[in-house]
Amino acid sequence: MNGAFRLIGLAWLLAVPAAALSGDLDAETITVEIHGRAFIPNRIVLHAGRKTALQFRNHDTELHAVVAKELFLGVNFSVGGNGAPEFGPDGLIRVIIPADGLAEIQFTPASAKTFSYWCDMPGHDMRAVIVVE
Ligand SMILES: [Cu+2]
Repeated sequence: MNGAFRLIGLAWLLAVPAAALSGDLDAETITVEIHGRAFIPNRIVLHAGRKTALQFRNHDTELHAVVAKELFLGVNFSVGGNGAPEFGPDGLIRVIIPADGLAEIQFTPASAKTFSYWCDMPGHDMRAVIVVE
């Protein structure tokens, strides 16, 4: 299963302009695949104080969103690829990822903690966890 996802992911990487992604060799790059209305894997581990490129690749033919407000509270971040960030008074509300899209969120996790995140599109029951060590 992983191999198939990786192949699809590679095809996508070739389609996205390189400038849209950080390409930062110092950054720890972690990729979550979105497939069949699920975050795969449903638990990832990041590291506090480490520059991170967190990628979400949407392999579905519908929009998905990543709602992870708490993870980005008080943290500088930027969104690359074709993810669309939505902001509210308290900061980032969610990042929308188009069908066949790739969003890359570049940031440095501040503190060790476990965060849950989800997709808030109507009818999507998608939840997963980000552990910051
Ligand atoms: Cu969704």
